[in-house]
Amino acid sequence: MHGSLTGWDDTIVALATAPGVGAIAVIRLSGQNAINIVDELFPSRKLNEQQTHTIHVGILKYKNEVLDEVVVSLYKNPKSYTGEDIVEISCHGSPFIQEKIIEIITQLGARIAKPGEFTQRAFLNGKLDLTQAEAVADLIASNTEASRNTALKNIRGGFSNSLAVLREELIKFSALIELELDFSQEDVEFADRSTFKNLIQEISNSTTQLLNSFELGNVIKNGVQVAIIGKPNAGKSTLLNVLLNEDRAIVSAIAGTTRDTIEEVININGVLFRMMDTAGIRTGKIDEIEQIGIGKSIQKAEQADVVLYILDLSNAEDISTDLDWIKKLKKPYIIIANKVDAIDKIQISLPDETIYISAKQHDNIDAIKHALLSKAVKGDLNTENIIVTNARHVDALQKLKTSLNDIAQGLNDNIPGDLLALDIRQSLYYLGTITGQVTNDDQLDFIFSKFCIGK
Ligand SMILES: Nc1nc2c(ncn2[C@@H]2O[C@H](COP(=O)(O)OP(=O)(O)OP(=O)(O)O)[C@@H](O)[C@H]2O)c(=O)[nH]1
Ligand SMILES: [Mg+2]
Repeated sequence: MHGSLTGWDDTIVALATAPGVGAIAVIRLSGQNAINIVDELFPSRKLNEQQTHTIHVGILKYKNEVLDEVVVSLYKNPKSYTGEDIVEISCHGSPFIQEKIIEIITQLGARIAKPGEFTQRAFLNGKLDLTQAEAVADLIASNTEASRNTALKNIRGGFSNSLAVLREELIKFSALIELELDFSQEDVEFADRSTFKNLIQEISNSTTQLLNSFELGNVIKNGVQVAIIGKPNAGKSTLLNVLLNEDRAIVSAIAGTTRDTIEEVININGVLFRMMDTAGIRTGKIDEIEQIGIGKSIQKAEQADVVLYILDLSNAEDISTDLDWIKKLKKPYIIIANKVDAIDKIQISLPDETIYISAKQHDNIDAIKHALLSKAVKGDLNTENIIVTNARHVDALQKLKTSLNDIAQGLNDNIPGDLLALDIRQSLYYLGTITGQVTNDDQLDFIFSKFCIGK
């Protein structure tokens, strides 16, 4: 069935475990010839005659050369990840053995899989819908509890289910409209327009809710970029080290110590913050390298999601130039007044929301963490609601929203049923592109090319 369904009659092979030395490595084959190919290498047992979901220990042998002692797992179609016959060979984890076995398998007729090709076949064989397949890649890439949970929810169909509900409602209505068209001579109205108006409003609200969740989804999936900015010697590198709990950046009393951007990741309550320590910003007599560093700092501030601006309380004379700089920032920022330990009394007036710390004495650092979380994470991380994490879905949801507006407009203007039907079909089309009922090959290749090989 697989060949006819997908148009593929070739068998693919890839290393499913990470490349390099390990205790064991797993080589995975999928396709019509997967079992036959391994049968040729596996003298101890006829794999073709074995039950699905069984494992077999034995040697792998090619032309009288023993390659390795392995464990072979069998999954016969359609009960496998791809829906095709799958064989997994667990061999010893030497790169030499891995490569040798894969090479021989390709000589016997299999082809090296493209990135994501196993999952792509699973999709095309109806094992997963597109959002579930995409969530597989997200799960592999997940690096915090929050990103893992969202990906798992989507693999189980969370996002797809909420779209399926919307889709079903629309289909029901469009069927009624199409029915009306069949009776167009008789001027009947099967589809009650005011009920439909409400329905469109409801779907539109859900779409907006999903779109709004992307801000949080993006934070969960990609983390938050934070640029630590300020004058030389303000204590930026000291603060980075304190946040990281290690001496990562060089700290010194010499202004202009940090020349190049340093980037490190910290995890605050399950969210990754990518902290960038930058060269202190100043004007006047500076060398060429420092000037380049300053240029980079400004660029990093512009790229960041949040700016941590560090003021030096022990050097208060020119804090007004700092405040001028901050005012020009067109993004969320947190003002941090550092070195409270070095002064007796705060002489200057600073914005109310300023956080006073001593980086050197690790004082009030938690306040910075709280502020970062509340600036960057809008919404509840532990929500049971569906969170959109994928830019492709956002694009389709935006188009869906526009076409829902067209329907609403059409209903207000009392446009004829056939025109309404067109708009509804357009909305259904965008819904379908998300879960994969509507696809084109280029789009699929693009989505799956972002996977790792062997998945
Ligand atoms: N008293 C006191 N000194 C601090 C504090 N934080 C940093 N310093 C000192 O200030 C000096 C400069 O600190 P750095 O962390 O290197 O400053 P920076 O902002 O990274 O400086 P550049 O890399 O040159 O831009 C060092 O001597 C630190 O020990 C603090 O909270 N209190
Ligand atoms: Mg520094």
